[in-house]
Amino acid sequence: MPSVEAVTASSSAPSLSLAGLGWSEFFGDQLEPGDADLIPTRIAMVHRDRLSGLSQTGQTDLSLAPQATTGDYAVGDWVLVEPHSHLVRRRLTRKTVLERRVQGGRGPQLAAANVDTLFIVTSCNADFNIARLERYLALANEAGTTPVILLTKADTAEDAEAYQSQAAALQRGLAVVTLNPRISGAASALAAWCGAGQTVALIGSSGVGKSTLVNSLAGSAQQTGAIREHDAKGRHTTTARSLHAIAGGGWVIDTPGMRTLQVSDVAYGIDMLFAEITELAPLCKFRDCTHVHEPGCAVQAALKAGTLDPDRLARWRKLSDENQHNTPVLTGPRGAKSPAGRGKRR
Ligand SMILES: Nc1nc2c(ncn2[C@@H]2O[C@H](COP(=O)(O)OP(=O)(O)O)[C@@H](O)[C@H]2O)c(=O)[nH]1
Ligand SMILES: [Mg+2]
Ligand SMILES: [Zn+2]
Repeated sequence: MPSVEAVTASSSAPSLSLAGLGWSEFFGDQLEPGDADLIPTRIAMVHRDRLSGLSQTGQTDLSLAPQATTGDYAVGDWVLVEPHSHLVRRRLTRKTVLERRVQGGRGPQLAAANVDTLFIVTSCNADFNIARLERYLALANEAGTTPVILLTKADTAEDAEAYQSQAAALQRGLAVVTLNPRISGAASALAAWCGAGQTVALIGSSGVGKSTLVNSLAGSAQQTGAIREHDAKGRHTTTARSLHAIAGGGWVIDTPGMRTLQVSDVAYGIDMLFAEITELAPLCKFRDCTHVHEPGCAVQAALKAGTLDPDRLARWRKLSDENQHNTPVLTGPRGAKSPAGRGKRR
């Protein structure tokens, strides 16, 4: 067993209002008359066998009913807690949820909940990969979070503007920020997404600057609920998912292990990402047009007219096929099959 040492929540933490913790009408609307004595608490740290939360009174170790497991909860979740026992009575429905499907796994793994903005971090070098960025975007769209692309290491690239414009073209209205996480003040470039009560998370390959950025967002004194473990070689590694206060008022969720992802059950996210293709489909002659060979295909017409990028179409096809292949299909009444993603419960 690794020895575990908590990086203690600073006792001088800023006063925590519900709104400051990220509470909003969306959660307030879920309260029922009998909930009055329960304490709304935000899950701050999920460990294999422990759960801790933040409420207006500070940080609390939570206890779970015997049949519940910590795996049912994600960092960022809102739960209602009994005042004395600290027993989690109920989880509120999530506004957004980031999850990943593990190859051959037992179902999706929760990474973070109620994230408003997902910072997709990549660097201006060989890590920059359009098809992979599109995967992240589909995931963010599907989760209900606003994606923002952060480009790091522009200082080591010759044509940083080229990366910026390629990234901006990936989705309509997509914000792209070039920044150096090592320079003090990097966080101010992200202030628009990090205000009081806002929650952000980061995703991206190893080595692109995520930890550096989390540190500069959180500052050193404000770590909340972070847990460090010594691995076999005595190194410190952050293994638990945790919520950190951002100096300016918001929250950043660390999601170790969200580096690689398999696309599944993200049809909505793909539609949003490839809006220029999604919009053409209803104009095709056949409702189930595959946009490959059918007569009266609006997608093929746009391709011929030069208004649709053939590379985008190829990547859309690849991602859609992969999504379809990986998405579990439910067998409905009379053997009718429908994708499992419909009406997802959060
Ligand atoms: N030159 C330069 N180095 C950077 C930049 N961003 C991150 N780094 C460095 O890249 C290395 C990896 O950063 P880290 O935050 O550990 O990446 P992570 O694996 O995504 O958490 C560190 O040595 C950082 O100091 C940048 O914009 N410019
Ligand atoms: Mg890191
Ligand atoms: Zn078509």
